[in-house]
Amino acid sequence: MQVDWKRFSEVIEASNNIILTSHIRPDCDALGSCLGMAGLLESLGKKVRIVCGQEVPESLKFIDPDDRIKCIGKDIVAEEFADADLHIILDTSAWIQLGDMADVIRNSSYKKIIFDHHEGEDDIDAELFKNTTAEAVGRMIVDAAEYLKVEMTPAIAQPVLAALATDTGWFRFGSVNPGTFRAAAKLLEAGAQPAKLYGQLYERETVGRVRLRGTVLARIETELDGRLAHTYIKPDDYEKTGAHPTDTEDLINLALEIEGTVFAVIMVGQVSGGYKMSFRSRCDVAANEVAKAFGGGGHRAAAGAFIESDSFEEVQNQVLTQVREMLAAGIA
Ligand SMILES: [Mn+2]
Repeated sequence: MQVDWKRFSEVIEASNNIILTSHIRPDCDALGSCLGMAGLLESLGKKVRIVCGQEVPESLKFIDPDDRIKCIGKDIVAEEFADADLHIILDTSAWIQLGDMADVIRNSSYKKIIFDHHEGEDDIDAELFKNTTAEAVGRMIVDAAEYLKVEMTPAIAQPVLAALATDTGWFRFGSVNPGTFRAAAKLLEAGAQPAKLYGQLYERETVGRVRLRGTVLARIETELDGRLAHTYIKPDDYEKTGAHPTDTEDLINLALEIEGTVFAVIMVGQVSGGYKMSFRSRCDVAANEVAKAFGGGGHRAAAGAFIESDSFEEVQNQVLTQVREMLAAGIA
């Protein structure tokens, strides 16, 4: 599905007071596209407000230095924008992703459009402007700037670069094409700064978290010709490294960077007692099948479980025995 840009321009031209909304659990494409679209529409003289169903997470606040993205029920109530004449929903086509904005949208009478790159949509009473081959809504914003003949400013280009870069895994996903780089070039010509963005996104670790990562990496053991990798965190590691117990997220993925490793396990001692296990699979043995053996669950590729014991040796023995057995049976 492609965007009918002529029709899009007509809809924009006919509107003056526009509300933008994106999905809850917002990412850079959601937030960056809202900010970019707001900038384009304001260049055309429109009044624009961004209202979402959830607050901008702390780690992404840098993307919105002027605090433009408002949270419904907290920063703004629906009555305050009842005078709007157009509502644009970006980067989602699903009710469930709209959070508390879903009811606002259901109960409003002004025109609605969806501006998105996801396939499929719920029964939202909205005109569709979708490009299901677009790498990111951020890419569609760059296209929109061209069709609306709006010159992008640095304040537009920077959040849109965040959208485009993150939704393409920094220009490496299968969706990337020559047009992705042309769009990126336009953003840089307009003043976007990739090095600044990268630093804001990925170079803000605490020393504790980096040290904890080192501890986890140093403890990796491999077995079964390297197909299985496992590591652990003990409850006193947080104090030793200065890390926070929530800093363990994603550490297991480091084990999957080893060539030939198709199954990874991390056993994470909890300050409140017991061990949380995370499993990652890149083979026929599903991570959730392994997790199920310990009363846990999840997905094929990623799953977790909990063991109440505080004896690391006991937990390790129990978990690895099970994983070895399932891998031996499941890998030819
Ligand atoms: Mn997206």
